[in-house]
Amino acid sequence: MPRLPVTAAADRTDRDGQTGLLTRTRSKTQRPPLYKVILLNDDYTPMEFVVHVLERFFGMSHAQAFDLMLTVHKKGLAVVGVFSFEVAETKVAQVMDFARRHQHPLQCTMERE
Ligand code: TYC
Repeated sequence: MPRLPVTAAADRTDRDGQTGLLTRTRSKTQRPPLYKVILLNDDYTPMEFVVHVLERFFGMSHAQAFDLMLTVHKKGLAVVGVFSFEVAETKVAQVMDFARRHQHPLQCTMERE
């Protein structure tokens, strides 16, 4: 991740002809870490259920949800979205709870980007 350097202390001459050490620093802009939400394939969860999960919790259109479900089905897993820690945690909990309530073994997890 590229970061700006802290401004070096500069020795300058001011209007009085005085030279003084300037110690002002530029604060580094810290971006919060992001987390990938990952959906895992399994042999039992119905395809339509996964499509519904992607529409309901990730705001996808039916076509987007269907394509991503097929990617997970073929490749074993896929990143569903990238979010702040709190949002990612909430999405994972919502998906896991919804799957459990419907007695499907669907797994969803998160990973720091
Ligand atoms: N593999 C499942 C099936 O054939 C479908 C599926 C897709 C399950 C994506 C989970 O995250 C998943 N019914």
